[in-house]
Amino acid sequence: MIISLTLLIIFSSSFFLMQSCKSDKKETQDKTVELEKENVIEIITENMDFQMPDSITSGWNTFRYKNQSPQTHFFLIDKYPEGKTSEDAEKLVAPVFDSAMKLITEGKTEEGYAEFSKLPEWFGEVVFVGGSGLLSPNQVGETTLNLKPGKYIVECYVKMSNGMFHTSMGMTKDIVVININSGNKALVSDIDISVSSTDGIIFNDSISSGKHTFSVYFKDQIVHENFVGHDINLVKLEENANLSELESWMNWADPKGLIEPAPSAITFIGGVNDMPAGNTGYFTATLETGNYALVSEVPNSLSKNMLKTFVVSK
Ligand SMILES: [Cu+2]
Repeated sequence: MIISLTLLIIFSSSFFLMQSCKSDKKETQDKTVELEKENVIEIITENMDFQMPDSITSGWNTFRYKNQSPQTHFFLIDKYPEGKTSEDAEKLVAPVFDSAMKLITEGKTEEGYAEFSKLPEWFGEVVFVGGSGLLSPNQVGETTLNLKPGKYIVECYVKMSNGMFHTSMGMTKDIVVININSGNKALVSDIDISVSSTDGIIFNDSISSGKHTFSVYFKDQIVHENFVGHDINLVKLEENANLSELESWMNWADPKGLIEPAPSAITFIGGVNDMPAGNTGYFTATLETGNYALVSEVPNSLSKNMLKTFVVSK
């Protein structure tokens, strides 16, 4: 199975296409004005949706993702091969994931994974180019990414309690990154994180409370056992947080992973989603004193040094 780091999932594009047609010119203009005023691209999820502009400038952009829904979500931006649309994704990719997850959930793990060999060959060319970390309900996360012009698909593949991917519930959206640069510069970070398959998550963990800008450097990128690459998610841990529960939840291919309800006593507050090796993304977060963790959305994160706890001091 040469499904490179891509495995994701664009099930329903018909929903998305309907959404595109609905947006009229006035709405687009209003959104552009809003963007110029704040210099931030707002994404809102209320009910299995991505409310955001259809087209954005290239270069550095800060995405402010507001999760106003009762579920946990992220956004991930996928670059599909030239000429491939969300329609191809719906017809050729979605059925494979549906049947694979069904088999895995029934305990037929091997048969489930075997389903993935039915993915179209070009699916291995899909590239994840970044996005937010996981966000719990009512959280707002800011992630800053550098995007090249082109057509992309935004998605979230967390699962509902019945095992269905959010992607098949409407959380896919085509966007165009236009050939005009935003003119924004990269952020200046005060906490630098490096993540790789060899060293795991590396950072200086003496962190004080307050607002911080984290840089996330992808020293390398690989395809993990669940077909996705490593990323960075920041979580706040309450006193009774269970780390091994968190670890196993961070694997979508586990029937109990990446599914509602999310682990209790844990709040996801953002991060940077999968990116190819050599790239850097940024996220900001305001931290209170207490216990936190950085974790990748991969299986066996503890043994990979991809689940790191730290204490925020005054
Ligand atoms: Cu979601």
